[in-house]
Amino acid sequence: TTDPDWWRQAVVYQIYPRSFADANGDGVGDLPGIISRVPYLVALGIDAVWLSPFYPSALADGGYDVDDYRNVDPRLGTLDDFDRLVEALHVEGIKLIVDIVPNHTSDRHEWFVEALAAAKGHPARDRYIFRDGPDGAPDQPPSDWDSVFGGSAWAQTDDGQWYLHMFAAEQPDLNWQHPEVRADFLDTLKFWSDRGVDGFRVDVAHALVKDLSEPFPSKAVLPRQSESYGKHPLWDQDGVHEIYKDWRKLLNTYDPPRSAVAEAFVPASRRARYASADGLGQAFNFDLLQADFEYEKFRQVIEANLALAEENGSSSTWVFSNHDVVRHATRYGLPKNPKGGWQDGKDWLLSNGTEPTVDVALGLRRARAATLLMLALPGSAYLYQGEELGLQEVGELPAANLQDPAYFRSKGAEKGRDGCRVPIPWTVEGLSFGFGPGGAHLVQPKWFGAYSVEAQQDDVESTLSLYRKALAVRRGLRTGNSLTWVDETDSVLHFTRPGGWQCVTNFGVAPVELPDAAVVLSSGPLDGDKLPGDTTAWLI
Ligand code: TEU
Repeated sequence: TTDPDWWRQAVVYQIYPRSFADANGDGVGDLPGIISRVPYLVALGIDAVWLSPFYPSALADGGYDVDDYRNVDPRLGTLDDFDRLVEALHVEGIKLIVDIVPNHTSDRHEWFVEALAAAKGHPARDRYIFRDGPDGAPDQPPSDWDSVFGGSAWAQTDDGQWYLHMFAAEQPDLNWQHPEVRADFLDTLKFWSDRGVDGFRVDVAHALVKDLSEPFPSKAVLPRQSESYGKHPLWDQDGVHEIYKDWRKLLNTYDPPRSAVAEAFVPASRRARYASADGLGQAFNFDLLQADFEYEKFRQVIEANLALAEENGSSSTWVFSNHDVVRHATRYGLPKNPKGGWQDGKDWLLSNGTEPTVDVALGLRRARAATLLMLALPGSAYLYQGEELGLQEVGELPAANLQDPAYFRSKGAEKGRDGCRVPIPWTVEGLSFGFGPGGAHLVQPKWFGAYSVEAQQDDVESTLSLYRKALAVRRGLRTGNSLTWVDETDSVLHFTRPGGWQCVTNFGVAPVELPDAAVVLSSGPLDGDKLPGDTTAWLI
């Protein structure tokens, strides 16, 4: 029997399936590849895998454009392979969370194909958001709204009508007022839950419900997505929680109840709604991901999020990297952004030839310190494949190889997110560095081999060894939500956890005295018995 609260303190490892391990040699990672690497996941010591979309897809947005929610992309395997993956993970006590993409389907989903084939005004179009252009200007979009990837959020069909897409044009937004849409997603949740899936990561959870009353307000008067407090027609509408209440009822019919985590870019004060017990239960907090590597910022973010989680009976989440942002080992090696904050590093990866030089050693040193700090915090930690190798963002992908719609829609002004999605190096040498018997769908740079699993697994100083040790120690210690601050200066973050577990991070430059206890792990070498700058130590 499983603890129904397993997700509260879990270490969840995100797999971007096309770039993890390729069993059949077609250059694209697949489910059999993941199965072959289960021993690696066991040795790493994670509690759960979060699998990014593996559904049939034309890959207009890396699989977040789903053709069929209850199937496996044939390039990635079959439903039988999926069942074997669940089994292989469960035998080892590892849970499986799958990604669910309810805001939009792909343009090849049978509903959208049907909608396009139907005449204007036909009910088949009601599952999406079709509108005419303005009176007198039907070839203008119904509003001036932009899609997240740039350009208009409306695309015109052959018969002149427009449909809304908040992301790529190949990702038409669903109409969540439609009862069939609501019913169908409940069927999808049931489908995967019945197959043994333990939880769901809900893509753009704050987007589903829209206020489409006309006239549409101009973007000039709209608040930013992340600060809309229910006042933006497209984001964080209160009505969205009715959907998640229905989902929760269904998920709670399983034993143990299936977990869910919302990806919602909302202010901290609105996050609790997504994380409530009668809603999804947990919501990502991207505050650390967006913070500079600075004492004050970290302290404030940690305090605020622990307070929030306590208030609504959820547990906090922590994350530094995922498939949408520049890897944190690279972000932390960038010169400080004069506009304030590394944010997701995007400003620094414009493809206009002005990229700053990355201080790789500094970035890695800080990434290791930040990770060790994160893993000592109460709540669940979400890791992204490759960060346990200290992998850097790949900045030198050839333009012809780029896949991300953010790149195309920005007309090449932004490199997009492919640099963190390059297939993982397993071996020091060889075709695709052991990713598979074929090539790799995104070109791996020459320096990748030095970051490979093979290069690191027997090196006690390696980042992989640090992650393995940290997860093993954490496993024995994590309990409850309590954390006590013992900071004494404004550059050293120091807290204790139950069981005498202490975590100290030196954000300053000068080495500092460590408390009088045994060091069990440190993110880098100590300076005698002092803790150097940009380093974290655990003591008991
Ligand atoms: O991301 C939602 C989202 O808004 C972020 O993608 C962010 O704004 C974007 O990365 C900036 O470039 C989710 C998925 O994580 C992402 O991969 C998908 O592209 C997106 O939804 C659409 O499904």
